[in-house]
Amino acid sequence: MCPVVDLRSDTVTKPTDEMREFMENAEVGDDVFGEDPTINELQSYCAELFGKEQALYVPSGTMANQASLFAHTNPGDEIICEYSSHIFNNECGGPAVLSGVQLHPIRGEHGLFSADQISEAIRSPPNVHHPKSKVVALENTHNAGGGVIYPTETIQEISDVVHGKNLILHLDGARLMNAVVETGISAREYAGYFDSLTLCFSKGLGAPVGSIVAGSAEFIEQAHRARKIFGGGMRQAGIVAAGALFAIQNNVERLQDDHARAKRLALALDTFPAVSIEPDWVHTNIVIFDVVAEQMNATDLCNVLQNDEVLMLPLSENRVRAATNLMVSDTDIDYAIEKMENVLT
Ligand code: TLP
Repeated sequence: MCPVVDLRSDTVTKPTDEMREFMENAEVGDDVFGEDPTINELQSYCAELFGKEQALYVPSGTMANQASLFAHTNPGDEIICEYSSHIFNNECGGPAVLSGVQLHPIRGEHGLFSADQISEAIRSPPNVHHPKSKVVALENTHNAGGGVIYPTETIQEISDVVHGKNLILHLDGARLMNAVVETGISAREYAGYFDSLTLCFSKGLGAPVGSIVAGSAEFIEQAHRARKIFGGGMRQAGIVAAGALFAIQNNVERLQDDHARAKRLALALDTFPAVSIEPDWVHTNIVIFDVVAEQMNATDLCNVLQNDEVLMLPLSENRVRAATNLMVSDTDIDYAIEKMENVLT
């Protein structure tokens, strides 16, 4: 029997033996006192990587975004984000609960905005009735858009609009290194357009726990306070941060393999009559497609595949997501394609 081919998310990876060994040997200290050498090293490494003054290790991508929004806003402010973004759909209404702010979602193409859309959405001139537009949040790569990459020309145009109106530009960069590897554009260049950004180590990079927030020293001071308020102050967490440090130092280039596998899966799916997919929009490690068979929906397909130990995620009635990751080999993709072919042709 083939071992499980788990394509539900790139969060499902388990630390490799090398990563575990690195974690086991990590030096640790009390991070609430700022005394964990491994966390301090990870934070300095990431601040340098992104060309920002400081960086802060937090337990999750959700906390990274929420601490950033808390740091940037006052209650009653408004955050412009994309309709299918993680911040709007997958963080349990956190901005309202934690920061007392309102989200203003607008729909992009495959998750990507144009500068004109942002310009229209920003509330200007000031009006006593309106919430105050404060932050614009982008997601790169865009998860629900299918792992798509923002063109830097568009980011530049958006940055000009946002900063021209004295707003703040935040990046949910959970999978930013996927964009870096695919385009060859440096993490520092991407980060340069933004006032703050996040990166997850527990997605394609393969670490078990944690994310980073980066920005100015003043911003990180506020984000640090938010992390404590949200209960994310950790003690000898260097033991898990070591997995993140190992991941960012060793697992970036290999993301290219995940992208090639995702593309191969997408091109195979495109040949199945019961599938609707746009392979040109598969830029990185996420494959999103629709099941268009009359007798089968997304959940049915995922249930049938599960019997063959191929796991994918139903996103809606017809939509399915498959995310390639560190635990999925070329042979696993061949196996998944073979099993899907049996069901879908
Ligand atoms: N994404 C998860 C689910 O929450 C949907 C996944 O399986 O893809 N930003 C983006 C763009 C994300 O995709 C995620 C997680 C997060 C933030 C949050 O990260 P965690 O799960 O560490 O809180």
